[in-house]
Amino acid sequence: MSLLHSPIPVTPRGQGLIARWADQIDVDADTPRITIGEGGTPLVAAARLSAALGVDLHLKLELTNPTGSFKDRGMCVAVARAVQAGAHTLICASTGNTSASAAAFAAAAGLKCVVIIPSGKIAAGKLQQAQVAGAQVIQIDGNFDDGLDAVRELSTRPGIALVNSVNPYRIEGQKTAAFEVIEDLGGEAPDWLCLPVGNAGNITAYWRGFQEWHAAGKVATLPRLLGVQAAGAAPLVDGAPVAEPETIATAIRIGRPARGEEALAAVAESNGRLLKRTDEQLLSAYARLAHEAGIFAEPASAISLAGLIVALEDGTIERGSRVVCVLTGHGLKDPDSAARIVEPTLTCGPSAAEIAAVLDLA
Ligand code: AN7
Repeated sequence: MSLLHSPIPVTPRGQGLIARWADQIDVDADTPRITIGEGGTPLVAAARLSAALGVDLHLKLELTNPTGSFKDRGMCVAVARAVQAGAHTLICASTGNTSASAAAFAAAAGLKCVVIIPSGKIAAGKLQQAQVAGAQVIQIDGNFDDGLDAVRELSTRPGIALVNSVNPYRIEGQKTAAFEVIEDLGGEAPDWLCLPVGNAGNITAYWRGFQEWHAAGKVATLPRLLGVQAAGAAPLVDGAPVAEPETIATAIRIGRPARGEEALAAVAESNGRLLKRTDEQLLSAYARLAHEAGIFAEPASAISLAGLIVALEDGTIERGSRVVCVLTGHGLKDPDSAARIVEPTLTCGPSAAEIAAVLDLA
């Protein structure tokens, strides 16, 4: 029996993001339903962290997307629209996750993919993901912002589709994460949504999603947005572009966010806040997520928890609030960062007695 006629109902997740949300996003009947299994990510109640912090904390596990980051939501729609428009090649600049996602969707759609990355400044796993999927990877002697300038220019050539979050379809796909948060909270919005801000596409997308469902009467309230930048790459917090952004959270090592104005508007409209955290503070949150919630997110993602912690301390967020932290990317992508927060392993002979001795067991 062909799959098309299977009697087993296809789950909403199995259909893919475009099929599931076709009536909510900018696609039409002719847009190909390309999917690699994106979206439908879990919202997990973090019991121990909630107790420790005095909030009702939920973690949106965007790191469970097929390439290990939230980028798959928007990339799915951007690539489907590129195919529909007759593109033969995808191009993007990336701090790593966009390139991994673009490469995967290019493979699934049968397109070429060119990714421009800052030399030596992306996590090892992300580079490998793009290469394994068959993308042409070009390392530039420059940062993400330089790369984005270049790909904007290159993508004016016919048949080349720019899939950075300046592409409007990226935002359309990514806004579906807000719909899922509302669904998973039983038709309600959280009091606060905390997320990292790099190029500012994701915060723009969440705000659009929440606003659309609020306007449609599907949710009674809107969340306040807490956008968090790395101290060495905080153009929106500092109010000026950063020429040489620097942070261990290489995913958000961005000095001129393309959707910066929209991010500022979203934060203002939501009565939210933007703040910055140091590398030390974000690494501490990164370790806490792993130790106290069992979630191995990448450092850039953990900055959302670092932001929540300081916002609770200074009273921006009240104790008892219902908070969602968006965990945007997977920790497995970046083993070098993990090495910074762990002790060397113990070694010994293979017998129970030797192991007991090393463990200091009686
Ligand atoms: C894990 O991959 O910009 O504010 O080129 O990888 O929407 O840019 C990645 C960004 C947060 C910031 N968390 O999101 C890229 C890229 C992770 C990320 C962000 C990124 P935006």
